[in-house]
Amino acid sequence: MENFELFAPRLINKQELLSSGHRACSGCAEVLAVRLMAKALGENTVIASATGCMEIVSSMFPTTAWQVPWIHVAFENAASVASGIEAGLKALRKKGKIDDRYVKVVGMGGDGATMDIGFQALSGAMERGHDMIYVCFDNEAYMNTGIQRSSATPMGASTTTAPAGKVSMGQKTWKKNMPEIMVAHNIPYVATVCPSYPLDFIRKMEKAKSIKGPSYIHCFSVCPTGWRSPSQTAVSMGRLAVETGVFPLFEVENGHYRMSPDMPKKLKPIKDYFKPQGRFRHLTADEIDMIQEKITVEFKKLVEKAKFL
Ligand SMILES: Cc1ncc(C[n+]2csc(CCOP(=O)(O)OP(=O)(O)O)c2C)c(N)n1
Ligand code: SF4
Repeated sequence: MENFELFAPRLINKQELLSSGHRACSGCAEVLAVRLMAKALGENTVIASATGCMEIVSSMFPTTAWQVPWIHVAFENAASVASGIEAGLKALRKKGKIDDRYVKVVGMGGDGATMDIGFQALSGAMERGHDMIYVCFDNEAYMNTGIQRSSATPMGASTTTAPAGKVSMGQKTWKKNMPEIMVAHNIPYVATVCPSYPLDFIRKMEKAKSIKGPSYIHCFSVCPTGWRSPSQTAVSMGRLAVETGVFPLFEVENGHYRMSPDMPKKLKPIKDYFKPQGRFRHLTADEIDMIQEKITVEFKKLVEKAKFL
């Protein structure tokens, strides 16, 4: 911690490009992640943001928390708009109509906007090879509209459209493995990040910025409101997700997997992560064991991939 306090201020851009005064819930780790992303990318950035929590909380008319050009687009087309901006900037630069200044174009959205409704637009943008970053802020449900399940909702979580009760354990499907789907697009860079690890977060974001081509960043975004967890635990909850292997931190550069140095050698049991969250409180010991087994298997598969560096 002493070292962190000594070095972090030198490593992190002091400029705030997402200002305070936005309307996120207290303890929202998603807005903390967006703030870190803006710091890492710096001023020469244009953002296309899908509708969702981060749009609602940051741009209540007539105010805005954004200090960089930011466009609110529909639920399903952040990646299409970002790819169009990138192509447009390239054409204007070529015609000498704008400065010859490199600008990074970013598409962003929640898990619903990215993994469900905007999936096709994102797949197309990545496949076409646009010079852009897409960041998915994954809070594991459609939070802005009232905690409906998405394909990112983890097995066993209770949501308003997959509620736990006498006949159901809540979500009955496994979380879609979005980073792997992006790796399958053969793009230069895919990474997972969590704002509970700010230096790892910023390093990966800066790497994505430096790549001239498509990058995909999947960000674990603790949502105390939707997960029914204490707001002051948002950062420690993110760390528990990483330490239990529920959300491993890794990057894939030109097909080569690398685990983050922050990953522990021995994982903690997932019950430590489930316990403080109301959305998992109904799960039986057998159900937790079943989920634990899957997490362990998936983590081993990932570690095996990282061995072939
Ligand atoms: C075509 C369309 N369908 C539904 C909506 C309503 N809607 C707006 S935001 C949202 C949920 C956003 O969820 P997610 O992308 O996971 O982001 P979060 O709010 O959780 O950050 C929905 C369903 C919409 N705006 N457009
Ligand atoms: S609902 Fe969740 S993601 Fe949305 S602003 Fe509140 S804490 Fe953040």
